[in-house]
Amino acid sequence: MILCEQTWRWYGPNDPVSLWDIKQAGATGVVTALHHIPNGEVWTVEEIQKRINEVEAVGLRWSVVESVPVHEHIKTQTGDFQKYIDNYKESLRNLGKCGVDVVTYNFMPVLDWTRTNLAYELPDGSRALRFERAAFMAFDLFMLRRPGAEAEYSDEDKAKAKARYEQMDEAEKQLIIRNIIAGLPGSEESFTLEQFQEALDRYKDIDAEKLRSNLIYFLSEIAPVADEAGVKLVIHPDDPPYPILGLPRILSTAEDFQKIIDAVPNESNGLCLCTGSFGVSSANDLEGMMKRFADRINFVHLRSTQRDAEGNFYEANHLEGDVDMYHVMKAFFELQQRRQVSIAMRPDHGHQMIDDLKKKTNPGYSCIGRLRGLAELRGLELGIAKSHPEYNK
Ligand code: DNO
Repeated sequence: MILCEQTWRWYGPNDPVSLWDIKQAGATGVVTALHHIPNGEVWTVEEIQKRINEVEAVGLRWSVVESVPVHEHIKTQTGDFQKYIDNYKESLRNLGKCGVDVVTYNFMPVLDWTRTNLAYELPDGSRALRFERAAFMAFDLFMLRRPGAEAEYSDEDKAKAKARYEQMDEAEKQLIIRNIIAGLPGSEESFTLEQFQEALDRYKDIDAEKLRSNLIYFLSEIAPVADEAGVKLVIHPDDPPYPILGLPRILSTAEDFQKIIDAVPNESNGLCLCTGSFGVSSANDLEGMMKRFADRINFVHLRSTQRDAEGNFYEANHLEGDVDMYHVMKAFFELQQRRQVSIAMRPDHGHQMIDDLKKKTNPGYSCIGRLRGLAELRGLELGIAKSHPEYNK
């Protein structure tokens, strides 16, 4: 019987959660990146090895890279994009040489994940990350004042955005702007409002089909290198899984991923199944995706969200909310038995709770909430494993 590899995201030496904390949480693998290397530059064997040594010094292993960031020039195919692709290949070869063999990346334009509220208080006093649609539209229409935005919203939505905007004081406006554009942990980019609009403008002539063809080009270049280096590439879905700010989105559904593997069937071309990101759309069948892409899933983020009728969502406890975690976990367990491999999973995000409420933490990545998530998930997995008729041997 094979169980998943329990991993934990670590932001490196500046992370307030230490490697010893991770060990005590019961994870055996670390998910990290060389955040100090500027986006687009090569990760050298020396730098990679240094990080491996740090992680191994406490008896953990560097299981997954999250992420080797994809330079905006690669996404837009402008400027020095070919050089950045060559650098990416070099980084993959170096990671392969060092035995770090799963690499996460995303192809979201400009922004990585997006939330409006990073401290949404739940009834039990803990805090969650939230996406509030009216606040987001108010940001787009009245704070950013994005050209063309007006035409993209219905009159009803515009009225909601206006009412929400008028309710905000200056401090709330500044906070929302910061939450959206100042860069959530791991996003590797942060902007002023002006720089942000400039970054959006670079996508003026790039629709979803063009962005998809840029991703396919990128993959057709790097996947053969990854195959040879023994590295698995895993793309992270769009979060949230629909277009925002007039930007194209190309990894929000199962069909989106299907197009990518049809175009680039290389073995290394895989998926990071993030249940929290895909799960925001009720049209995404997460258990079905786990089964359908069983051979392509080489990393899993487990998290749940709770939607409402207004299009808002917040991050729920790992076993609650809209994600049917039992069936997702069961399908995940079964695919590992069938493939006879243990796949890395991390509890994605967690609530800020208990002592962490008094600490400065990385939004979504405080210790105790993720500890709770990991504990619940490993219990769920063991329960499924032990009661599974076929594999409980
Ligand atoms: C958010 C994360 C994302 C993810 C990237 C992968 O918490 O899941 O920032 O790391 O999209 O490239």
